[in-house]
Amino acid sequence: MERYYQPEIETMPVEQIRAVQSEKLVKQVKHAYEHVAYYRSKMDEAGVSPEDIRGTEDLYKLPFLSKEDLRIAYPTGMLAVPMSECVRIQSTSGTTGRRVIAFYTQEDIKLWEECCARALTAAGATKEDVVQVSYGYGLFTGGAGLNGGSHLIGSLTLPMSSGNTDRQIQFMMDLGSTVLCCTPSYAAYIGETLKEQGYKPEDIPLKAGIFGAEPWTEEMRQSIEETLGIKAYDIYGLTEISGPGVSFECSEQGGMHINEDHFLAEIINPITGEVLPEGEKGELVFTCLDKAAFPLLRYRTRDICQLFRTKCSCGRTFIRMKKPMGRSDDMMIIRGVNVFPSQIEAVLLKEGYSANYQIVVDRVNNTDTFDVFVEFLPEHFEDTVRDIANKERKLQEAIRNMVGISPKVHLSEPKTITRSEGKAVRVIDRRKLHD
Ligand code: DLL
Repeated sequence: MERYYQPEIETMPVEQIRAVQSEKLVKQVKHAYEHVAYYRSKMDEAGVSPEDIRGTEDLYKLPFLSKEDLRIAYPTGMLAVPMSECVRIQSTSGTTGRRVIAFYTQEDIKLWEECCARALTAAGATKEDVVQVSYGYGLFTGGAGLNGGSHLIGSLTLPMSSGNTDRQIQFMMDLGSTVLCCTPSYAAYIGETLKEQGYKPEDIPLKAGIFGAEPWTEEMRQSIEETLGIKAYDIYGLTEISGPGVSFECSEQGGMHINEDHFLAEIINPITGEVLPEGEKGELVFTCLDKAAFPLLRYRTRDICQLFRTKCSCGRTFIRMKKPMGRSDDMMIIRGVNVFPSQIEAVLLKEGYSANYQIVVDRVNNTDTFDVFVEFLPEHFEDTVRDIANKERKLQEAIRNMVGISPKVHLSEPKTITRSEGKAVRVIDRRKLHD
């Protein structure tokens, strides 16, 4: 039996969702125009006034916002309420330039936590569950968001934060954690460690995992599900729009339902900005419909994705998004060919390797080099040098079939590639250092 946190909203007829969105959008545009000088000048520049927006059909008239706008308006230029109305900030994990700081009022936090409670409920969590939150706490939204959602449901919440894997396992076993929330790469690492400590899937109390914050493939899902003996659900979000819970997977595990009563999604052509019809692949853009403190409108996520509204067996009516392939800026252009790390991950797992890998791209004598480092499996220890070379060649061939260009594959001993406790760093692009 499918369970919902807010059934009347999550299963609302589509026409009703549209009406709710239109009503909220009109108010939100007015709110942003009146209270955010930076946004007002953007709208004035685009020649659009709040009166021009009468419903979602007018959304296309609004200018886009990008990370660049947030950098210009840093730190408080996008704030739409007095600072005294805010109760929290969170920040992105970005490593380049200024971090984005998002502000929340008490009500903004409540709405965000409800979104996380919807995600946890969709993954089967109830008051009887023990939810281990192993996303980072602090400025990162993962820990705070899932922690809040778990409290709303009334589950016993373990605010573990990320890292200290032996302690994670000890608490999991001693308290009988049934739901694990962390990045998929950390889930894989916890699974690997449990296996090394002699635990079999049936010894592990977990029944579900809520994994997101980074791209991961279906192959990775299958591998985590087998190692931990759980169902692994995807969850998506970004700091600018609130944090985890912008969208979440249900029992069908076939795409993430977007919480459309709060977030209006569009897909655009990332080059021309043209809005694309449902089902086409492009850049995901979000409009926050009811956030008070940080009301971003038509915010370009840079995530490449597809939307679809086919009927879902779970009964939810919210539109779904496919797994994002990664950010447009995660896409590597190697010798003129577009390559996403997720494509490499899919090949490695299909060929029976683990998801511990790193891609190194460089430029030597004006030619791009493309190296993939992967660990061989413990059962390959007996292999001869020739066996290893054959395996490398086979992987190289499989990657070429997937992406169209050939990498140099390096198989190395297990444990030589750094494990991730948060967002995994899959790509080292040294070309950027030369620019
Ligand atoms: O990663 C929020 C989050 C925390 C989501 C915990 C899910 C779970 P940021 O640090 O601002 O926020 O990074 C947002 O991460 O634009 C995507 O590129 C990527 N991302 C997030 N979730 C997924 C996912 C959090 N499920 C950026 N699949 C986003 C693929 C994801 N990419």
